[in-house]
Amino acid sequence: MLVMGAACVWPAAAPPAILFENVIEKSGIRFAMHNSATPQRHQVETMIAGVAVLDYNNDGLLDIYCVNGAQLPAMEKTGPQYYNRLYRNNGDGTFTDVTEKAGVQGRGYSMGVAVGDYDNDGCVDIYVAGVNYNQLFHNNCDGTFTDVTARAGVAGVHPKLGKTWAISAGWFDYDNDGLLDLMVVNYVKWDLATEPPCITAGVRAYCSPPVAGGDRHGHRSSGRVRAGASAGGTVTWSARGGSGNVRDGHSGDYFVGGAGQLVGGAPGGGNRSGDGAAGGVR
Ligand SMILES: [Ca+2]
Ligand SMILES: [Ca+2]
Repeated sequence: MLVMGAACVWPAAAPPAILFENVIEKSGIRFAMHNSATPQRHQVETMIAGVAVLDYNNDGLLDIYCVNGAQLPAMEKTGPQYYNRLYRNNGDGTFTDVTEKAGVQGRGYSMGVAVGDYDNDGCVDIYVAGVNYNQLFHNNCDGTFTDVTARAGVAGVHPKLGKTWAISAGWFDYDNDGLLDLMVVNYVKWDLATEPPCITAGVRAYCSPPVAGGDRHGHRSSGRVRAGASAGGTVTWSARGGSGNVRDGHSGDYFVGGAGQLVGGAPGGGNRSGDGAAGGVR
């Protein structure tokens, strides 16, 4: 008996299609991230920067928001080169820089960004996590944004530690009440003025978090959020400090986030409330 094994015959490989093409040059996007690298090797220099893709003007075309650094040691956006940038999608493969018109330049040394329609008005809003400032930009649904950080109470200032270094954030509805809640992830407690030099083999190097004064005990916050139903609705947040449990890692990433208690004005009028729950991310 002649037994023939089944032969595995693979079709001749077709030339791979070009799936991606670098079109940055013709896109009109000329973003350059400025971290203000210095010989002092401040720890923040290595950590930026985030990008969000969102349709801020509801034209069905995704736009791009890039966060940026700041001048050091001022830790401020002292010039346009440090602005966060919003690029509007023109629908023809090109983008237009609408940063100043939209009012989303930001302030301070920015790190991360999270987008979501926190007030359910149909226009996506922007939250920027930064080293010395966090900012919430409310989308006015007319191509402009308003900084509502103060009245929203989401500046990220811890009652005991002060403004900790926020590195990322996320919007999610943790209690399923239809209102987006905000989780901000902090890195370490850090201050450029008190950052010690870290010398490796005689060369100044970037400090690891514990050496840089990392918040080894971490922190966790819970808060209350009141969200209005319409554009410009009032959001209040009162952080309450607490002790977290952060393990001391080797290379030193200490991420502790907080989730809050939501007491909000539901879209359409009524009040909704949710039980608080604190969360941690290590
Ligand atoms: Ca768009
Ligand atoms: Ca909104």
